[in-house]
Amino acid sequence: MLGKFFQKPTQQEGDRVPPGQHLTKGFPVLTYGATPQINIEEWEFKVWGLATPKTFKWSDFMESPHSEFTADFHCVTRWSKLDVKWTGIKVTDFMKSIEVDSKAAHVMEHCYGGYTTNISMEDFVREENFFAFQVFGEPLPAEHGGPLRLVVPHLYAWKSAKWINGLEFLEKEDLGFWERNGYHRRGEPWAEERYSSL
Ligand SMILES: Nc1nc2c(c(=O)[nH]1)N[C@H]1C(S)=C(S)[C@@H](COP(=O)(O)O)O[C@H]1N2
Ligand SMILES: [Mo]
Repeated sequence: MLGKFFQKPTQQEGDRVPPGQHLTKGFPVLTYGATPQINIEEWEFKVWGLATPKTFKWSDFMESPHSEFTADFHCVTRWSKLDVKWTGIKVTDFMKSIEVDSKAAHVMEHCYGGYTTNISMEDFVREENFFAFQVFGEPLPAEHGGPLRLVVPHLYAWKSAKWINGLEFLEKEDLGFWERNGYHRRGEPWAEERYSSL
């Protein structure tokens, strides 16, 4: 009944599927709007706001330490994919290359194409978060956010910004694209923080 793409989890998998989610073995693409066309030669990543402004090029990311990650992926539209294998740069490693004001408590993720999503510093600077440029050993396909996306495994996947090109450090919380359109400001899947109650 769940069809070709959704299957019943085994007991062990079930413990990893948050309430109200179905497992998928495929990898759906969820994008609001068009996939931006990005030329790697012109690609840039900036930090600003409550941080010393800095611009990174693609080679800066390629020269920083790379790590392998296995993470579950939970979309608020109710599909979850377990054990996605990524290669990327740990957020905690990246943070060593910038200077952030101690007053910064929130971050706005900015992307090519104009998408934004907000996250607290506490949720952003975690050992398991990373910027991904490969998935399952292949360059990250454009529709999944290539050349570079953020992955925040412990929150719903709308916080995992595709085509990420900047971080704006903020003292006060501001809302990103989906958060302004009714999604929860934090989005923790185990608590089913899907929509804003405001
Ligand atoms: N720039 C950008 N990032 C985005 C989105 C988007 O529309 N634009 N969609 C978000 C949502 S709702 C989800 S579920 C995931 C989907 O990632 P995928 O398309 O690789 O499965 O990307 C998130 N990141
Ligand atoms: Mo999503």
